[in-house]
This record gives sequence, C-alpha cells and structure tokens, in this order.
Amino acid sequence: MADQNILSVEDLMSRVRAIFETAGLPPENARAVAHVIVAGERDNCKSHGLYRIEGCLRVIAAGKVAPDAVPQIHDAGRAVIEVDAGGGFSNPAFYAAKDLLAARAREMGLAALVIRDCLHFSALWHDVEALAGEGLAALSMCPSYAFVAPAGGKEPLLGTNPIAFGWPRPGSHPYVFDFATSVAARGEIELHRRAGTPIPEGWAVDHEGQPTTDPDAALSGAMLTFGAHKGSAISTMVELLAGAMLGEFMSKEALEFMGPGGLLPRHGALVLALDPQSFARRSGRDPIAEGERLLSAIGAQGARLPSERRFAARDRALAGGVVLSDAELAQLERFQAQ
Ligand code: NDP
Ligand code: PYC
Repeated sequence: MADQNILSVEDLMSRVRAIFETAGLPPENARAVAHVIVAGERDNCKSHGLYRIEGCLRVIAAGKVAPDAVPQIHDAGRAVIEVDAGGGFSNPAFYAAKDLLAARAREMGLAALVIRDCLHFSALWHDVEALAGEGLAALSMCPSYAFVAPAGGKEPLLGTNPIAFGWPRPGSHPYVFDFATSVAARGEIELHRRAGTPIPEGWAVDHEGQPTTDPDAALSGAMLTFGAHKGSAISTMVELLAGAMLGEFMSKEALEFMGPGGLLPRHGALVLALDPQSFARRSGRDPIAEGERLLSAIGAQGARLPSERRFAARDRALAGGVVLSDAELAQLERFQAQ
C-alpha cells in the first residue's frame, strides 16, 4: 500500500471536521461528530468509521437531521437529566451533558442521561469510555431501525440495538465492551456488500426466512439476534428502556419515520452512570480492586478482554497513523471537494 495512504489521526480529524462544517454543522457539532467517526477508524472499527460519513451526509441532504441543532439540557437537579438533541446528531448532545451526568452520578451514586430526538449513527463505546475515564461505571444503549427478527420469528421488528458497558481501571484503559444485539452490526453487512464478499452463516435470513450469506438478501430480509433468545431478550430490553420508557421512537417507528432509502435512524438514547465507590461504601471493600482481581484472572487464562484489540489498534494509529485503502482515501477526498 502506498505511503500517502497513511494519515495522522490529527490530519484525519481536521479533514472530517471540515467536511461536516461544509455540510452545515457548527464547529462544536462538527467536532463531536468527527471525533466519533475518526475514533472508529483509528481503532479499526470500520463499521462506524469513515464509512459513516456518506450516510451522515445523506441524512443531512434528505433534511432528516438538523445539523445546526444546539442541544438543550433540562436539569431539575435529580438523578435523571435530559438533553434534547432537537433532531440533531446524538454526539453533540452527549458531550454537552457528559460533565453534568458524571457530577450527578458522583453526587447521588447513580444518574441517567436521556438523550431525546437525536439522529444516531455512531458506535457507543465512546460514551462509556469517557465516563469510565472519570472513575464511573457506565451503560449506554439505544434502539436503531427495525431490521432484526426476534428469536423464533422471521419478520424484522427489533433494531440492531447496541449496548455498551464501561468499567474504570487503574492505568490507561478501562474495561469496555460495545456491541450490536444482532449477530453483527448492519454496517458490517453493508461493508460485505460493498466488498462483494458473502456474510458468515448465521447472521441473517432472506425475505422468505431462509438462511442466507448474500449481503443483499440479508439487507432486504431480516438480521438475527446474537445468542438466539438471549440476544433477542436483551434487544427487547433496549427497545423498552431506551425507546418505550423514554417516550422516544422504538426501532419500528424510527424506520417508519425515516422511510426507505437507507437513512440513519432517529430516536432517543439512554446513558447510565454509576459511582462504584458509592455502591460499595458500607462493604468496606474496594470495588475497583475487586474488579481488577476478576479482570486479571480472565487475562491469566489467556482470554482477551473486549476492547483489547481496539486499544492496540489505537496505539498503532496514534504512533504510526491510520492506514486507508485507495478507495477510502479517494472517497474522503471526494467529500472534501464537495
Ligand atoms: P463486534 O462484534 O465487532 O465487537 C463487539 C465487542 O466485543 C467489542 O467490544 C469487541 O472488542 C469485543 N470482542 C470481539 N471479539 C472478542 C473476543 N474474541 N474476545 C473478547 N472480546 C471480543 O461489534 P458489533 O459488530 O456488534 O458492533 C460494532 C459497533 O456497531 C459497536 O460499536 C456498536 O455500538 C455499533 N452499533 C451502533 C448502532 C447504532 O444504532 N448506533 C447499532 C448497532 C451497532 P474489540 O473492539 O477490542 O474487538
Ligand atoms: O450498524 O446496525 C448498525 C447501525 C445502525 C445505526 C447505526 N449503526
């Protein structure tokens, strides 16, 4: 691969930020959106990296997101804080309220952030990683769009409904996992379609409910939940907690609202922050030290922790730059020229 296809993270960040500013996002919003996209690429999580720029520009062009929305925080001093994204991207809304959420969790032991009316295209790990970086445990979840059949059914009804968890660790990196409750994120199937490669067996069924490895048939059929009934139940929980409970769209309504045409979903999101020290106070034990015992015992078995691959990819990219294929670089330059 040619040397010119290696870009520093800072270079990538300024290019992607400029693309979004040109598309109508004020600098603060462009920074928040570019941050999660560049971080995805940096960490070699391609399904939510540069590939997402195209989808974001498509929703802006379709008038289905308010690029210049300014997040409005509604805080009554209670455990539940609301931030109204005003039909804008979710990321500026999260960052607008993150410090308040962390402070409230420390004050009350736990706090929740309700993000209302947001266009959600991104991975969730960055929410929980940011909170774990402040010494808090965190859970983040949202519905998406109804492309996933519940276990035992074959009609799309649930979303790919991601859930992410973060736990603080002494040292540089927290414990973080972040995954779709479908076997794979929809973005992964899209990437297989673009590459002309089959998807693994077990990811999806076609529109007649038959197993398929054809990405097109999968995208027009139904995706499957991970772990059969278990993933299906967790996905349902995400619909209930981050959709029904918030009074925001569930995945079926989000899909109906956006209509056909592959636009990204608009709905709400829920982020929970918990202060481990508050929970353990009367036990006399140190929850972080207890956590370390478990996490190092997992490592001692030779098992890898979730996000270890991410953090290794991040370290490589920060030291040596982000490697883009010719097609990825060409597409980035096309967006810059628009
Ligand atoms: P993956 O299956 O790629 O990874 C899921 C998690 O499992 C990661 O934390 C990963 O860590 C970890 N992991 C993977 N393999 C192992 C292993 N062998 N041992 C231990 N841990 C492992 O994720 P998905 O395809 O399900 O989701 C990708 C992204 O899509 C997520 O970031 C999610 O938030 C996003 N998404 C967003 C949606 C939205 O509506 N906004 C909808 C659906 C998904 P590591 O990264 O280190 O490999
Ligand atoms: O990859 O499933 C997905 C997805 C949905 C919304 C954003 N990403």
